[in-house]
Amino acid sequence: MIGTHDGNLLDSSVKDLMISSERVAHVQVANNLEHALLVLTKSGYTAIPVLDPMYKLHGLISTPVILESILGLERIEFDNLANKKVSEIMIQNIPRLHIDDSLKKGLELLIDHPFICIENDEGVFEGILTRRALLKNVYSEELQS
Ligand code: 4BW
Repeated sequence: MIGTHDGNLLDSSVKDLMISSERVAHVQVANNLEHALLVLTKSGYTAIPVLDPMYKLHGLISTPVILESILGLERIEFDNLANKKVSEIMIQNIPRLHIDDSLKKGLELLIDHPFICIENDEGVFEGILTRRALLKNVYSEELQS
């Protein structure tokens, strides 16, 4: 938990509550949808970041978006999973945090999104800020006050 007794939790950096990149399930832009669905299913998460080989952040991929992309008129066309790339259907317009941003900015973005990707000056993916991490700290602080 980060110290908040002086009431400055939201002035802390997003760095303090970040799940670092090596612990975040992700896929590569060039992966096919079959691989992406496998990673999503195995990790248990509904949406995960999409990175390139240099670890730059390109967007998000989610199970609903994948299923929507292989929805035929009368059936789900699972055969198409292997033919389509993550880059074709990923969500590119996503909110982002800079590694030096405050938790206040993170809180504002987490109202509408379950997690926010964090990047550095070069656009390299550093990790994510989740609703759970922030709520856990707010709750813990509340219990101690
Ligand atoms: O596999 C799971 N392990 C744990 N510990 N919790 C899980 C798992 N799957 C779901 N949860 C819980 C978390 O509380 O359900 C919430 C919603 O999951 P989501 O969105 O819809 O898959 C989780 O809330 P959260 O920890 O605040 O995480 C919010 C979102 O952030 C998740 C997921 O899209 C993403 N995420 C979190 N940790 C991640 C991750 N993506 C990739 N790798 C991680 N390590």
